[in-house]
Amino acid sequence: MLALTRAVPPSIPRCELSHRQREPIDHAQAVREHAAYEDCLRGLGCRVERLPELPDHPDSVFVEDAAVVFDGVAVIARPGAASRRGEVESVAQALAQYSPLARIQAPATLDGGDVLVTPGLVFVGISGRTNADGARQLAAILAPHRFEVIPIPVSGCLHLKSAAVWVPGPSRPHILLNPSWVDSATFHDFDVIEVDPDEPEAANVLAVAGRVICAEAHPQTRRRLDAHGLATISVPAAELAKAEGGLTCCSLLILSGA
Ligand code: CIR
Repeated sequence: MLALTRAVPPSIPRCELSHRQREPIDHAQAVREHAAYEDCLRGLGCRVERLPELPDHPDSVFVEDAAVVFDGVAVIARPGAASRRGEVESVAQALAQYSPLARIQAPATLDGGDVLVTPGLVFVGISGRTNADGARQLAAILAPHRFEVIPIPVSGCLHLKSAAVWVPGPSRPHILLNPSWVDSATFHDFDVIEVDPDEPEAANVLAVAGRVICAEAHPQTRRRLDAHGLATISVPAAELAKAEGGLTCCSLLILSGA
C-alpha cells in the first residue's frame, strides 16, 4: 500500500472553515501530529511518499480532497472551494505514475472527502463542496469500472466522510456514522455503528491493513469499534481537527505493486 501525503503548510491558520469557529492553529504541533500519522501508516505497512510542498495553499495537507483512486482509474477532483483548486495538479502528476486518470470538469465540483467507496457501491455526498453534476460525472467515469454511484445529501458537516466511513470488519462490513449528519437508512446493507453522541466528529476513522485508525480525542467511539471486534489504534489529531481535517483526509491510499 502506498500512502501519498503532503507536509502541513505554515499557512494552515488561513485554511477554509465551514462548520467550526476559527481558532489559533499551532503549526509545530500540527506538524508533530502529521508525523505521528505518517509513522502510524508506516507501522501498518504503507510506503509513505510526500507530494511536493505547497506552502501558499493553506489546506494542501488534506490530499484526499484532490482525487479518488479506484481499481482501474484515478479520478482527479475539482474542489468546491476555489482556493483549493491549485492543489490538484501535483496530485494528478503523482497519480499518473500508477493509474489512468479521469477528470471532473467545470462547472461540476467534487471533493474527495465526499466520496465513500465500498466494494461495488460508491456513495457521493451532495454537500457544500460537491454538487449533483460532480456526482453525475463521477458516475459516468465509473460506469465502465462496474461501480454504482449513489448520491446522498449531507448536512451539518463538511463532507460525507465527516459523517460516515466504511470499515471492513472481521465478518460484515461496517459503516461508522453520525446519524445527525447523514441518513443511516441509506446504509441498510451494512452493519451501522453510530459514533458516541459526545464525539460528533468521530466517524472519520481510517481503515488500513486490518486496523482502524481513530483520533485520540474520540475514545468512546473507539470503544464502540473495539466492541464490534475491530482492531483499533489511535493517533493525536486535535490540531488538524481545528482546520476541519480528519484522518482520511491526510492521505491518498493506493494499492500498488510499485
Ligand atoms: C477544507 O475546508 O477544505 C479544509 N479546511 C478541510 C478539509 C478536510 N478534508 C477532508 O475531510 N476530506
